[in-house]
Amino acid sequence: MRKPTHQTADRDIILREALARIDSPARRRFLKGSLTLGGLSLLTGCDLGDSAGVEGALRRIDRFNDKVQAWLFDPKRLAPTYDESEMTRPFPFNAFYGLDRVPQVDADGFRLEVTGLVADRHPWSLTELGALPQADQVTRHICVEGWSAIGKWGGVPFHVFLKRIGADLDAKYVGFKCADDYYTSIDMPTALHPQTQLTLTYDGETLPARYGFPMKVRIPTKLGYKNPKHVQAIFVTNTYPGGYWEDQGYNWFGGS
Ligand SMILES: Nc1nc2c(c(=O)[nH]1)N[C@H]1C(S)=C(S)[C@@H](COP(=O)(O)O)O[C@H]1N2
Ligand SMILES: [Mo]
Repeated sequence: MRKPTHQTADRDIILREALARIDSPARRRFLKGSLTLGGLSLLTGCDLGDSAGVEGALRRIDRFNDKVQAWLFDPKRLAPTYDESEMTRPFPFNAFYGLDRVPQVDADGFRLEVTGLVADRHPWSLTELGALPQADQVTRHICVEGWSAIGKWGGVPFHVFLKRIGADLDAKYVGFKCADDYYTSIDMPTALHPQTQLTLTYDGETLPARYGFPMKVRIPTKLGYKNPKHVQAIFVTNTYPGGYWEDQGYNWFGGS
């Protein structure tokens, strides 16, 4: 039996520290289970002697993972839908703060800002959004924190909205800015997916404040953190916009 040398012990510590600093629990488990430092240096072709180097290598693998997920994503495959009787009641609330800090957005003054690679940049009132074609769907929301719940959301199919504003459908990203300083972004194929929705209602009622009034974007093919609530601005871009949790190490593609 071989005793671990000083060097392998150091290397284990380096890898453990790099993982601890950048990863979500789910991603940490995945990388821990599949990687050794030797494997990591083979994959990246780097000599990884310090934690900054290891962190960079892990980030490169994560961006590679985005590309693999985007490539695997089938723009026509639908997320499962459910019967209304299967809805989770009460539907959970989650945000990076507590219920007492949920933003209270004024309905009359609200204008959805639209910028970037779009032909029509006029801001949208809630009345105007309500006049576009609407659809309901009952789907499962999956949060990386270890819970999932079934809800019914209604609103404008997002591809209808993107076409209406003359968005460049060949652009890479659609980004979202929220009233609570949250932000996220998605790839164009997901933005055009038939179930991606500019959501105005929950369970047949005006979207309650805790679930994102006046507007959220519901994306049943993506994990919870890629479903922005209280959306104030939408922009179409070829420049990678990142996201609130994504910039802290959650995987950007975030497929469910
Ligand atoms: N504006 C905003 N959107 C957000 C968040 C947030 O903190 N702020 N949290 C995300 C996360 S991690 C989850 S799980 C869901 C929770 O949505 P719910 O409160 O409707 O369950 O909102 C997502 N969208
Ligand atoms: Mo979440």
